[in-house]
Amino acid sequence: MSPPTGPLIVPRLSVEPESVALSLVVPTYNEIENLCEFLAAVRVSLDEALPGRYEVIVVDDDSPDRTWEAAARVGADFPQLRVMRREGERGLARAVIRGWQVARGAVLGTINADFQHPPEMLSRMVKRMDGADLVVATRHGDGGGLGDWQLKRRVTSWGAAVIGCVLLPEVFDRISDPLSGCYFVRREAIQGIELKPLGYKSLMEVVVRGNVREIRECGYEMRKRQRGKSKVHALHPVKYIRHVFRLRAASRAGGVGRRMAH
Ligand SMILES: Nc1nc2c(ncn2[C@@H]2O[C@H](COP(=O)(O)OP(=O)(O)OP(=O)(O)O)[C@@H](O)[C@H]2O)c(=O)[nH]1
Ligand SMILES: [Mg+2]
Repeated sequence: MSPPTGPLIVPRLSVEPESVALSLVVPTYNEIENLCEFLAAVRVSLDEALPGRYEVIVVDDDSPDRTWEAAARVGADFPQLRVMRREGERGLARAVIRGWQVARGAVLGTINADFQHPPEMLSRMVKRMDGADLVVATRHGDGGGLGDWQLKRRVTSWGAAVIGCVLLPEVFDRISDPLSGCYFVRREAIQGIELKPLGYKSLMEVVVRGNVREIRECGYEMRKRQRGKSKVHALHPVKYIRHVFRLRAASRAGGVGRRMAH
């Protein structure tokens, strides 16, 4: 499947809204060691919650380890799986939105491929979504926790949260884990709105620019990445801070998305 180009705008649904209830985007970069097992676990969880009414979209940024090829092989026996290989663009948050742009579901979601978010939780999130605009998998509420995450990552995450609380209280006051990489959002809350994320975090973008009213949370205990290497690198904090400032400006200007949508 070829990736969309141009502005990051999720279109309105042109098919029957209830034919696909959930489109789950799995962004990947060099995840070949986790991917097959991960997709099998996602399938079990979503077959239980939404039999025949979901799709999974792997968005791979042309991984040197050929994750996209492994995903396509899994797809031969998993009709709900679609694979997008992006060759011209990189970046986690943008990959998620590119996947949503081709999605057919009424609800759009994302989860990491390294098992840090337990795939079993997806069926719980589906139940919790019922009628809400956003369901966030959280490490900081509803019985969630950080597991045995390294001290260094805890400190970085705490620093990012402090920056967010100060500069973007309209997001950080509404959600216990706004840096979460696993959440579901109702398509109607973001359709037709141009999203402009920078770097890793897409949830803050959705909350500031989208029309998100009712938010629910779903607690989980974070796990260690199962196999493979982290893609987090030294420049991520810089991109994060630039992103927070960009969203703060958009929010102070009245919310870009809200103005476009009405
Ligand atoms: N498409 C795409 N996916 C990415 C990119 N960077 C990371 N990912 C995927 O996004 C998910 C999260 O990336 P991780 O490297 O695990 O980031 P993290 O969970 O914040 O970091 P760790 O705690 O160290 O694992 C994984 O599924 C990655 O394969 C990217 O540039 N493009
Ligand atoms: Mg990870």
